This record gives sequence, C-alpha cells and structure tokens, in this order.
Amino acid sequence: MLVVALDPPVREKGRRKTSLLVEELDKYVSGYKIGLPFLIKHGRRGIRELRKSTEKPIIVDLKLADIGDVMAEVLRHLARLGVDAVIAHAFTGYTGALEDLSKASMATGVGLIIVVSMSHRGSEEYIDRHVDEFLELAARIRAKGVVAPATRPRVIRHVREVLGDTVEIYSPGIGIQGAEPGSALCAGANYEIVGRLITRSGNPGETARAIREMQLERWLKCRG
Ligand code: O7E
Repeated sequence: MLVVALDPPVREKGRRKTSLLVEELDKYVSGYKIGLPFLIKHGRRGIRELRKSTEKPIIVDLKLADIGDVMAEVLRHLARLGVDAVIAHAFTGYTGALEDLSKASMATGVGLIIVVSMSHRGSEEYIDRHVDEFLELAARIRAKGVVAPATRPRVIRHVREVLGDTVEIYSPGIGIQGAEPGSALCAGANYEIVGRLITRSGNPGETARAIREMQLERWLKCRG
C-alpha cells in the first residue's frame, strides 16, 4: 500500500544512513523506490546496501526512454543487483524499444512499471492525451504495473476501468504534492508512493506509521 521514494533525504549524510532509515521504515512499507538522485549519490554500492537492508521490493525509477538494446542492457545490470522492478516511459513505442525491454524483463525477472500519466500539471499538456495508447502498450508488454497520479484520481479510476485487476497501479503525489493519504487507494491504486513527507520528517518511522493509519482509515470509509 505504501512505497517510500528514497530520494536523498535532506538530512542524510552518507550511505550508512540509508540502512538506518530503512530499519525505521521497513515494518510499515510495501517497498522502496529509488531514482536518479539516489543513484548519483550512492551508485551501485548504494543499491547493494539497500538490498542488504530489506527484503521488500526495490523499484528503480530511471523512467527509461531509449532504444531497446540499451534499455535491455540496463535491465540486465539491475537484475544482478537484486532489483525487483524498473520504471520506463511508454512514448518510445513498441518496436525497437518496449518490445526488447519486455523480452529482457521476462529473461531477467525484473518487472516493468510503465508511466501512463504524471502528477504534475504539465502532464495534461501532452502525456495525458495518450493515456489510452500507453495503457494498450502496458498491456501488450505485460507490464507488472503502471504509474498514475494521486493528484488526479479520475485518471486512476480510468486506468483501473481499462486495465481491470490485472495490473498494479502506483500513485505518486501524496503529501507535498497535495493529495491525501488513502485518496489514490480509494480511486483504485494498489500503492501510494510517498517521498518527502516521510524522508524530510523529523521522525520518518512514526510518519510512515501515521500515513499507514490514514490510508487504512480512508480506505475503510470509501469501501463503506
Ligand atoms: O512528492 P514526493 O516527495 O512524495 O515524491 C514523489 C516521488 O514520486 C518522487 O520520487 C518522484 O520522482 C515520483 N513521481 C512523481 O512525483 N510524479 C510522477 O508523475 C511520477 C513519479 C514517479 O515516481 O514515477 C514513477 C513511479
């Protein structure tokens, strides 16, 4: 239900702190998402340390958008580091891009999560006009999940309607970006991705616990 985005916390100093943070968070979360800020700061060693610190899924958010061979190579590297899933854009299309990524995913066991809409306002200017095409692509390559914004629950509802229960929905935009914990789950998401609300808080473990409680409360209310 709760995936923590480990973009470098403001107060974090050095690698060791990631494992301490994970120790605090682990019992409340379903997994971790790391992206370019984490990778630039901590590199492969950081991924290895994170892998050692938790058995929960690790999602690497590279928002891949390249030719197929390059993306497949990236996936093979990530598989060796024990990563569970990677995030890719859909606009590259199938032939020569997502097709190869999908084959690499099946060969390595690293799942694919495809961006079909984003949480910022500018997503409406371009990305959102193609949601249905992106959903078709996600189904075609047997993606494990898609990204849809907590900031626009109607998009989540649409995605759930089109894809049914076959694909997981990951929703960022909770907290600092304005959406309330539990709101994306009520719209049909499986996971809410939360970053700064947790990583910038004085007590990340307690904040994660409180967010889980808010998620559950809201979920119970919206399910009647
Ligand atoms: O606003 P925060 O601090 O809770 O962080 C949100 C995280 O979700 C951050 O890591 C950012 O990269 C990611 N994100 C969005 O904020 N909006 C999007 O549309 C997509 C993502 C994202 O993670 O995409 C892959 C899931």
